[in-house]
Amino acid sequence: MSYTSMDPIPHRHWWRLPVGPDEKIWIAVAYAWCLVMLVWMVGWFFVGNQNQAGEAFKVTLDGFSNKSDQMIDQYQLKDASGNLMAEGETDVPVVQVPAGGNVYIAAHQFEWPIIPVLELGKTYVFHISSLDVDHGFSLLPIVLNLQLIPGYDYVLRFTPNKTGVYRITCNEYCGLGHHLMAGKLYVIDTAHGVVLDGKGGVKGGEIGGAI
Ligand SMILES: [Cu+2]
Repeated sequence: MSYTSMDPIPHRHWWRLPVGPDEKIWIAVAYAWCLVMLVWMVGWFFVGNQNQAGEAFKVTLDGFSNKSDQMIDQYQLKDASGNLMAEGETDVPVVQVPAGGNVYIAAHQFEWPIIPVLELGKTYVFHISSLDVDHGFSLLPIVLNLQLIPGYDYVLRFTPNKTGVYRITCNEYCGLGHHLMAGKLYVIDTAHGVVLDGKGGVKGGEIGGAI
């Protein structure tokens, strides 16, 4: 006989009754499955293709912030009339580091501090960290997710294989302005005429990464 939560309690000390055979089988299956999953946690490290190839290093907030500022000073792009390129209400700098260079992303409440410009097929070394609370770095439409913890520099080699506009969002709730943490990243291909259009997009040639 089975009971529902609507029935009166069948036995005052029901929780003391011996465990029935069905329940024993269920506990045994659940326990066995826990063990299988536990072993697979290690297994996925070797078999799975989802592991980040990056490393993390301890850094100071000031040190990381300085590196980011230096990069912006050195590599912020200029438009045709010689003005520094920036986008949005808060003038987020558009920054193009030379291929093979270090791209610093110092996330903070509630903004991604730069809009990186990358050349198709070139490798860049990303350094991603937070200057205040935990944030999440999510690069779309490719599904790349990192948890950012202040004081750690996540180093990631990144070689874009499609031109276009990629979105960067914060996927770790970081406070009241969390929803404002929407940034972007441009991938251009100068040799084939895929360049910034100056209106928040990329133009020319085949554009594959846009969403
Ligand atoms: Cu957030």
